[in-house]
Amino acid sequence: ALRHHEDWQRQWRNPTPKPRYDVIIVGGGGHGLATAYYLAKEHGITNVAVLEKGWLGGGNTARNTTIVRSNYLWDESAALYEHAMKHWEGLSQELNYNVMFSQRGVLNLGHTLQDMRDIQRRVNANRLNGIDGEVLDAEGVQSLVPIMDCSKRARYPVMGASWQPRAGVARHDAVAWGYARAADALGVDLLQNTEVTGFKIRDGQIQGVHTNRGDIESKTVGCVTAGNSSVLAGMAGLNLPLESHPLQALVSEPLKPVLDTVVMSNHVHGYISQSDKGDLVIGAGIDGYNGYGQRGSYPTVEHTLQAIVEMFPIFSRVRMNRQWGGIVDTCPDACPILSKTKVKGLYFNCGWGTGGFKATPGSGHVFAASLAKGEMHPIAAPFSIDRFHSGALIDEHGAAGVAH
Ligand code: FAD
Ligand code: PYC
Repeated sequence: ALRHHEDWQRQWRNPTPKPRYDVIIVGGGGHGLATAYYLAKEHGITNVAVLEKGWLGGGNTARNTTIVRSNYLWDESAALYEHAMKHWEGLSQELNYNVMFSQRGVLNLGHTLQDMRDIQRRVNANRLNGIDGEVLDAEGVQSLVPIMDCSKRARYPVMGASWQPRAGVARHDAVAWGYARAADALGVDLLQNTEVTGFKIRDGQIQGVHTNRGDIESKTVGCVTAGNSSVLAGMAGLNLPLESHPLQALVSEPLKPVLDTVVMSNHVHGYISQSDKGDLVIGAGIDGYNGYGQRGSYPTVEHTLQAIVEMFPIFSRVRMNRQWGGIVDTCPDACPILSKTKVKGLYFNCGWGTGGFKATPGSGHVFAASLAKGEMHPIAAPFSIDRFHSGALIDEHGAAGVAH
């Protein structure tokens, strides 16, 4: 009966590593694959390898709750995430791959007067930057999400929300696979089970990488390794201001359609959407300890489900099917690092922490331009590692929407 599932055409080749490439990307998550794709597509640089220690998209890319929005407070981050949003809006066509981008809107709830003041400020800033957004009161929220408890009886009553109608969700592994297939078709070598174990550096210039499959040379190396970025940086003698934490998610048994938008609450702390398969996709704040185990601990799950049931008493008897964790690389100002380093030709794209999925196409696009030209793209430039020396931090803890 399964015969028709045999002999499917491979979506990408399984090449043998070449001795040298024009550009090496370390990390085959969405950001690394998007970078490789735009290097080939927009800059004609096709002698590129993506080195992935496991399988493509097996890191945070395939572990996240897929929320896509661009409603960040400060001009620098608004520009970065809105650049990504514009790419999302044409991505399935661009890649000829259905990434199931669904613009069903995202609500960020407010439960206190201060929450509402912050929401007002952020929505005003968004609109000044040409980003869609509205401030809703509790009645407005209730009419969008009839199953939510917006009554005054709740322990932390919903007072209102920011609402970004163009925001939504996408199919995470399709994003990785779509970029992978398109990059491969342009000649990029995707090398799975290829772990970078060290860097070859001579006279302050990157020369290549050591891997479990031998040495590979390149004068341009971009590290896009999310939760493992400080490990990679350490191999090059660099110290990045990152902490690696588990971040958990869980999904329920499938239900009939009941929730047609995305709800995030930073105050009671939980976020939820319903996938096209019907399962509730639920996420948490980070687990407080540092670690590299892709699991997380029970108290965080318990706290998250308390928050979900507080907002949605209707879900109190729903059974959870699966739980997992990813390792997020959090920065002190809750913003990413897109930067050159003191090693010439060695770049890092990391620090996306709890919120980088939404940035995938924009991050890849501006990082590719930076690697191709040897100068950081203007949208990426404010996210240089130098900001931790100059003090030009971009504090997005409020808009991050996930406790860390
Ligand atoms: P990854 O997909 O992690 O890719 C990095 C890759 O590098 C991995 O595949 C890894 O195996 C590889 N690697 C590491 N070390 C090496 C080495 N030495 N050699 C070779 N390869 C190596 N963001 C949102 O915008 N919205 C959300 O709703 C959201 N929810 C989240 C929920 C959870 C539970 C988690 C964990 C994260 C969430 N995020 C969310 C954050 C988002 O997932 C990440 O910021 C984003 O996916 C990072 O993508 P990436 O390609 O940089 O990293
Ligand atoms: O950044 O929007 C976000 C997010 C939602 C869940 C995890 N991160």
